[in-house]
Amino acid sequence: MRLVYVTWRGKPLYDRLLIKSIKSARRWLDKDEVYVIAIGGYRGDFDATVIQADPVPIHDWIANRLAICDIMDDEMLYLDADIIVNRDIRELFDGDFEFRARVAYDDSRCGGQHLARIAASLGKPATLMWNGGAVIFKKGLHRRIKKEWYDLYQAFVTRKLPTPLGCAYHWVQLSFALAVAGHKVLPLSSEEHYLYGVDGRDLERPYLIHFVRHKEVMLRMEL
Ligand SMILES: [Mn+2]
Repeated sequence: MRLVYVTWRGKPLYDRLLIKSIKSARRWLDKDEVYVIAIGGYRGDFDATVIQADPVPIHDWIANRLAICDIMDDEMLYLDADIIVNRDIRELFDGDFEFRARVAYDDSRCGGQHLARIAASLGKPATLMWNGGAVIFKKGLHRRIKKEWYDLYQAFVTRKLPTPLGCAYHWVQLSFALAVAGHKVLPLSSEEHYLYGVDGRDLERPYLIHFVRHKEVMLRMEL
């Protein structure tokens, strides 16, 4: 398996989070098991294997996340930089599935009924909205959905697919949810993908702790 991050321009806060997240993961993983996809020639100094990728032809920087589709390993975990690895993440790969992610808890406006309507209009099965901060792929699903994810993303950007007002930020996640619809999913529980400030303050048991709006807490954490 491979743990994969994406970075693009060396924003100081983002890099501090990324360095800390990598440090937390390296307690279980070797350097060659942790990849940082650096976009557009960016060279950060990370305790990981840095690989280069071109920017995704995009509208918003989050779309650089689509670069994970080119990872050649069949089993991989993508993580945002604002996540602490708290246990051996290899255990999250147990079981028969093609992808795992946590159900998004705040999906009512940009996901929910909106996503259901679009899925139906495309003749696709209904899908939940996923939290895109931690996503696990098995059986090479990330490579198999690449074209569809890109195409759906571009359809949102070019307004061929409708976006609710104020939800442009969610194009990557809307298109991702549609691209994985119908594949074999095993949702991550709150003990597997723990949202700090939403699920509480218990930092002992979770596999992954996603700090989202509490990044300063993550930076203060001792590892
Ligand atoms: Mn995040």
